[in-house]
Amino acid sequence: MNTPIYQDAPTSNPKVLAWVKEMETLCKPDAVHWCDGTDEEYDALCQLMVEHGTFIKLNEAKRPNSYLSRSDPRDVARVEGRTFICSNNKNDAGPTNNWMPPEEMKTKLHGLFDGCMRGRTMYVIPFSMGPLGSHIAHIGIEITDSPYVVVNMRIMTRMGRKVFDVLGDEGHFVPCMHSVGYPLKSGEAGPAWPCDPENTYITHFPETREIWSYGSGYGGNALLGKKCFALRIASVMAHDEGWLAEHMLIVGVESPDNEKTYVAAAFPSACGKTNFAMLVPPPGFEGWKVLTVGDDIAWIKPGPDGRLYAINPEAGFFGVAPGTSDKTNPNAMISAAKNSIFTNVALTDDGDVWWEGMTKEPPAHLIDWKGNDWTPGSGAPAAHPNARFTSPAAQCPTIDPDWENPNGVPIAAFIFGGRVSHDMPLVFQAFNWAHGVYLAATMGSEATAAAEGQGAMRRDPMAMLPFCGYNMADYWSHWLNMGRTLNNPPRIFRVNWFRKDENGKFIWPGFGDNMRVLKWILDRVHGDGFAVESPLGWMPRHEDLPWQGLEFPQDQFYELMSVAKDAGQEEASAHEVLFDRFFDRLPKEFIYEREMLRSRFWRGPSRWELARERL
Ligand code: TSX
Ligand code: MN
Repeated sequence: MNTPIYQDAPTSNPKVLAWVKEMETLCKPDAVHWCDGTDEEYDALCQLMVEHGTFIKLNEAKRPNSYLSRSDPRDVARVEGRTFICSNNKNDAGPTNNWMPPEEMKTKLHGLFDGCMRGRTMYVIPFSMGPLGSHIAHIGIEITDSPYVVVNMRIMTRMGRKVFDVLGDEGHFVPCMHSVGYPLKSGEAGPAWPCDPENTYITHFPETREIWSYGSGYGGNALLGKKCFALRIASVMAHDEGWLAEHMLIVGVESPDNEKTYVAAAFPSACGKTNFAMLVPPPGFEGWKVLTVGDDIAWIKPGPDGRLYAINPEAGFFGVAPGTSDKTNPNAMISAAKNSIFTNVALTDDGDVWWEGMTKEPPAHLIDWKGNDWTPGSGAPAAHPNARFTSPAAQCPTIDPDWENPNGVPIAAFIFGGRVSHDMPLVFQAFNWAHGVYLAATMGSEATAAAEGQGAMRRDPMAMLPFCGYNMADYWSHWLNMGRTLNNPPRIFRVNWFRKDENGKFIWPGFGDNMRVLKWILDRVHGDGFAVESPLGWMPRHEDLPWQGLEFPQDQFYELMSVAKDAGQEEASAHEVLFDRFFDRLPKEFIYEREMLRSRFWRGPSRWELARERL
């Protein structure tokens, strides 16, 4: 009888044991810790980090069981320039991803990981993306030398012993290798936030379904279940297996007569995705409920009835803190009221957290995200703009009763939105599935950064540009093909909350008032909402949206919905520029859709304008 490789391993899965041993031999940690996912383990790791200076325990009366962490100022966000898709063939990564041959990247990684955990503990984190045992869920195992990663993964995923029970001896898992890249000399304690920004690599091997991440301890670079697995690797699995892994929130809308409709929505960054996922219906919508299934990622599979069913693969929110308040998102504030981890926010004098936008008036004194004294006159923000809260989804007051249903929730509509100040209507509906896929592929936001030039559109197809693990053109073909396999594919909509008037003021009140747009979308899905055909798609008239509780005049609404003909033509030309990069892999449908769009912006009056004149 062989002695087991690990006496204390909570699994006998031979692939897991062999892989962990191989990684231990490579990384040379002082100890190996198999995570069990218990409260005791969580508390002990938090205590360890408090002692090391990585965590500050917050005031128990104000923010129970919660901690503040401050990262190295060089390690504050995802690093797209250092994110690689290492497919065998460069064309399979496509023109929008960084690529390196897998062998070359593996050689580089083996050099970096060799001895990288000296003086540290190597943690083995078994986790499930999606409810344990769900046929839509998948298992990953992250190896990391960061206790910060362990406790965040405990909130963001279903983590611990029970995952090994589901995995068994034969089950498949995605190996996720992570190190902060800061080995310790003997006796050295090391910095509170170890990292290696000069050598950071976030790498994906789509053919072998592996992830290797080195040098960063932050968010999407280090919590490998999220962007790396649930989007980049899962998008490849989804393509091969006939499902969708999307950068989408999921909400259920319940009408006063208890009719429940689920929609999934994709927005690029800085469009308030988490706010939309937790939308509070405005006065006048008594009896309506918006319930949250997820705020960031959706895994969507066709069911036996030919409809699409979605799960949220995550178990927590990793939300942007600045801008979140009792006004903009009370449900997120309650979600983060306890049992939460805050990263790069400011610390108040009474041991609580604060960030820009949380209250109208800033506190008179704070410790900022860099650990320095801060006053309202300091000039720099107190919280980093990408500061985060990590909070259990179960704490959200609007969490949907079916959010952990292993079979998912049926999706009736897809919503795609960007941040555009002109010539992009509040809402319109695609003519059909292929047109909807085209609308999703061409969405984008106006660049706010001065370097990008004012008004330039940054295209972000399906909000997946940084997250698609393969050639984006093949991804579009996959979307087109998915529609062909469904009985009654979800209806597709485009929205834009960010239109501005000639004085640069937002025309649409947004936030809870987006419920009015959502209501029209539901009416269309159920076959009883009215719409007029326009060059862009099916559009509501003023009288087709519910206006109770809001004074929003007709002329202002049409200002919000108008598209100038030259702007429409320019938009079609910009699509051509976007598509040219994909050469022969571009789906032919997109060329036809673009030419049809062009032809609809003809010089004469459109059906939409004629309808308006008749008002
Ligand atoms: O999240 C937002 N949503 C979606 C809400 C469900 N934001 C915040 C975006 C930054 C992350 C919005 N900002 C939205 C919106 O619909 N709309 C706007 C623009 C806007 C900002 C402020 C006001 C109105 C519109 N009004 C006042 O400040 C009073
Ligand atoms: Mn996201």
